[in-house]
This record gives sequence, structure tokens and C-alpha cells, in this order.
Amino acid sequence: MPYRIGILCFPTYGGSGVVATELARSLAERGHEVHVISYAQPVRLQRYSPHIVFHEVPVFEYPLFESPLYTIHAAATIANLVQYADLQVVHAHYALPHGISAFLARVSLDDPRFAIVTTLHGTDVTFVGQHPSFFPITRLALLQSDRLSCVSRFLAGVVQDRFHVPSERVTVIPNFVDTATLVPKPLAERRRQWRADKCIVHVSNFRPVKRVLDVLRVFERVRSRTPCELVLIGDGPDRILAEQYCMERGLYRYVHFLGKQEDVGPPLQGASVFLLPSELESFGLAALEAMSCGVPVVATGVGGVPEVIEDGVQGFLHAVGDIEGMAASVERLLTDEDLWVQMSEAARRRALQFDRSQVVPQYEVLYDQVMTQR
Ligand code: GMT
Repeated sequence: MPYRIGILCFPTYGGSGVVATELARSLAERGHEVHVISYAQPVRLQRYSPHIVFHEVPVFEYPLFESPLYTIHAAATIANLVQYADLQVVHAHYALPHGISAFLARVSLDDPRFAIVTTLHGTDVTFVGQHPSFFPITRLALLQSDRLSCVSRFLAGVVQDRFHVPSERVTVIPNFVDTATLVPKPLAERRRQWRADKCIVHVSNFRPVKRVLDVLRVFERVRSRTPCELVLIGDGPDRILAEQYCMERGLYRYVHFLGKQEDVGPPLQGASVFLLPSELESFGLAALEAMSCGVPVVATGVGGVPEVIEDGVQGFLHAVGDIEGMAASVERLLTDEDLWVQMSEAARRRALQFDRSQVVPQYEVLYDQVMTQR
């Protein structure tokens, strides 16, 4: 300590990219030399940070290569960087392709002195990695990493059960949040922020696993009885379906599609309830960010979500597709101010337990462990 660390991640708005770049910023603040490797500058790394260097993976086009060979280009970038920046740890976020790129970089070098840590985030092992066309290569990425970290106990269980990785190679390190930046706003200010008094917020990448249409169905039920508005943040394949639903059902005036937002703080600070009706969620970083702003959550109690949200304490958990149940819980929070204040305070207290100051040192311990093993 301090270490020279390469962080390999997606640059987009997804949770794994957010965790990787927030980790890079925190590690740099704690004195490590951090090299972020990706195909584009990550959204949350646009601001200058001393001790962070960004390396864009160059993609070489050649007529014979019908599809871009990103995995290989990333491997070559790491291999070069290991040599000139003398990286000690390469930390891959999301098993594919990053775990494989790190492994290829290692076997390409005569004297590969660096350790590989791979953080598994969710669909890399619950969905993509279990597809027969990816399973063997995902397992290779897991087995060739010196250590794996999983964002919840639930996800660690999947890695052990489905990929048969020995438990001693898997560490659970939860997602984290910067509670000093994502702070609650006073209630009176929140009420002025939106046209309606009460505002429900959902943040996601609009993929089928997020069940965005359930967000709208819940909202529709709630709105038929209690005046409120819905703010949707993010973008992805199901956005068009969501927009169509709003037009068909006459909801458009009350639903605000904000698209991708670099700073989720202001809309979260204006929210009364955060809604997360996912099919599966290994952790639920978006919900944690809402809780940090003092926003109670109504969610499905799937995957790692109960490790973050205690049913009846910081919000309510329901079965997947339980539209009526979720609508009833949202309504309770919108109409019972005492309950809302109690759950809002509990949400903030819970988020403080996942503050970056509590969680980032757990990654440093992991780096210590892999470095002493080498
Ligand atoms: O699986 C995804 O949705 C992709 C992944 C990502 O890279 O955006 O999200 C996952 O990682 C987040 C950060 O660790 C977790 O908070 C999310 O729960 C998780 N998403 C799912 O498991 C669906």
C-alpha cells in the first residue's frame, strides 16, 4: 500500500461502471495510483482527478474482422500498461469480457507480476454467464482470477453453486455510496421541486429485467387514487415500450422521461418514493443512492435486495409482479407522513452503513491479500 491499480470497466451508466468509477475516485483519493481502462471515458470520470489516468482501449479495424475484437484489444492495452506503469493489481468489473481480457494479458507476458481481482456485479453470472454460449468462458474468467468479489451474499451463492468456485476465493463486498454528496433535502424543499406534491422515481437501464412496465402499472394504480407524478431516469431497450404505454393510457402528462443523467442527486432529492420492481437484482445500487437521499424504497424482494432493504423498515418488499401490493405500499408512503418520515430517516441511516468510507477499505484488504499471495 499504496498500490498501482488498473480498473477495467464499462464506461456507461450501468451499475458496474458506476461502482468501478466511484471506486477509482475513492482509491485515488486514498493515495493509490489508478489507471482506468475502457472503450470510452466513463460518465462519472469526466471531472479531473489527480492520481487517475484514463486509457481508452483502441479498437483496430481490419476487413477480415467482421466484429470488433474488444476483448483482445483490452487485453493488449492491459499488457502494455502492466509493462510501462508496472501495475500490481488489475481489477476487472463484470466477468465478460473484462475478466477474460485480464487473463489474456497475464498469459501474454513473460513475467506477469500482477494480480487479477474480478468483481461480479449481477447479470454477468446470473444471466449472460449462464447462457451456454458464454458459460465455459465465464467460468474460465472466474477461475483464473486470483480473487473474486461479489456485491451480495446472494451473488456469492450463485458463483459457488453454478460455477463451482471454492468459497475461499470469493469475498462479498457490497455496493457503496457517497453519503456526503447524496444527502436528503428538507421536506418543504422537496415539495416545491416538482409540479405535483408527491413524486415517485425509478432509475434503471430499461432492460427487461428491470420490469419498467410494472413501474408504470404501479404508478397508474396509485395515481387513480392519489395525485402524484413519476420520474423515470435512464434509457435502454424498453423505454419505447414504456413511452407507448404512457401514450395509450393517457399517462404522458404525469410521467417524465429524463433519459440518462450524470447526476442523479437532484431528482432523487425531490422524490417521495423510489420504485424498483426488478425481476432480479443482485444488489440494487440505484435504491441505495435513493436511500442516501432519504427516500424510502418499494421494491421486489429478489436476489440481494433484502440484504440492503429491510421489509417494513426503509420501505417495503414484494413478490415480482405484485402490482397491487406495490401500489398499496407506495400509497401508504404518499399519504401517511409519519410513516414516510420514519422510513426516510431509516433509509438514510441504512445508507450510512454503506458509505464509501466503510466499503472501499474492504477492497484495499482484498488487494493486500492478493498481493501477499503472489
Ligand atoms: O446486471 C446488470 O444490470 C448490470 C449491472 C451493471 O453493470 O449495470 O448491474 C448490476 O450491478 C450493480 C452494481 O454492482 C448492482 O447494484 C445491480 O443490482 C446489478 N443488476 C442486476 O443484478 C440486475
